[in-house]
This record gives sequence, C-alpha cells and structure tokens, in this order.
Amino acid sequence: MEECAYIGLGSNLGDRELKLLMAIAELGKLPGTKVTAVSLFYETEPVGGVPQDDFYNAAARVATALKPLELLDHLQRIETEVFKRVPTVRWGARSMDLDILMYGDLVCHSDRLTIPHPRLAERRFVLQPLADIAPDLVHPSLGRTVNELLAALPVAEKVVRI
Ligand code: A4P
Ligand code: MG
Repeated sequence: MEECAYIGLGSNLGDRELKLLMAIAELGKLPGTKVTAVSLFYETEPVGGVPQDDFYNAAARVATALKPLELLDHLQRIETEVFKRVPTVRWGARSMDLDILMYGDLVCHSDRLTIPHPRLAERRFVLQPLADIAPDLVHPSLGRTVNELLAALPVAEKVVRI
C-alpha cells in the first residue's frame, strides 16, 4: 500500500540550490516512490544557535510504498553516500539534511524516528515550504493545518523565496 509522506530538505554547504535539486531527484529514484509535489525554494536564517551560513530549504511530497523506517534508512543513506554528509554538532552546517515531516496520519515515537517531525510546528523554514504544497494538511496530533501553524508562529526568522 502506498502512503503520502512529506520530506523536509535543507542545505547550507556548497551549491545549495543544486543540492536541493539533486536530493529531489534522489527521492524520485527510491524504490516504490514517486515525487508528487515540490515546494518553492527558500533562503533561511539558521535556527538553533550555531553560527553558520544561511540554508536553502524546501519540502517535497512523495507517494511511497516504503515503511517509515525503510524511508528513514534511505534518506540517511542519501545524506551519507550522495552528499558525503559528515557528522558535526547538532544543528550544525550540513550539505544535506532530509527529514520525514509527516507520513500519512501516523504519529509515532521511537529511538530513531519521531513522526510528525518534533520541531515542525515551531519552524518557519519547514512550515513555509510545506504550505506551498500542503496548506490544508492537518497535523495529526496538534489538529491544526499547516497554514494555521504558520500563521501562529511568534518570531519572524528570515525565510525568503529565491
Ligand atoms: N530522527 C527522528 N525523527 C526523525 C524524522 N522524522 N526524520 C532522528 C528524520 N530523522 C529523524 O538527525 C538526528 C536523528 O534524528 C537521526 O539519527 C534520526 O534517527 P540528523 O539529521 O542526523 O541530525 P540533525 O538534523 O542535526 O538533528 P535534528 O535534531 O534532526 O535537527 P533538525 O531538527 O533537523 O534541525 N536552520 C535552517 N534555517 N534550516 C535548516 O534546515 N536545520 C537544522 C537541523 C537546524 N537549523 C536549521 C535547519
Ligand atoms: Mg535531520
């Protein structure tokens, strides 16, 4: 059975726009997976307190037959093998970060995987691109749409459409 999942993409090292395009192509190559929507690209101020360059962020919707942990395995393999991501400090610079934002209506929490992504509702750099492709998507545990969560954000960290 196929599920609809949303992936958050972020890069702040090297050619950030090319990296987003390459990552979307990689998503399309995953077994049993089709990319069904892609957001605009945004230049965003880094969140999390580590001084670093601005990110480019985007979101993609996929229809996938992969189970959540299988999808995570593939995303982590793409980060490591395709983008040569090296471990650094938490929230530090990275050539590519691929997060599962939502997976159908699933709500789950384990050592390796929390869905919806735990910091989704606080982050303009996630919600703005997600609103491009899924404005009316309801967060399964908060019961609010992406547009509602975006409108409720308190601080306006820089998120500029490129
Ligand atoms: N993990 C748990 N749930 C998930 C999920 N839904 N999707 C686990 C993906 N991974 C999930 O992730 C750490 C661990 O989270 C993984 O081993 C996985 O099992 P990571 O990608 O290795 O490390 P990280 O990304 O540094 O940590 P974290 O806590 O996931 O960071 P975030 O929340 O992804 O934030 N500012 C801007 N402007 N743009 C950004 O893209 N990104 C971050 C990273 C910080 N500031 C940013 C941006
Ligand atoms: Mg991550």
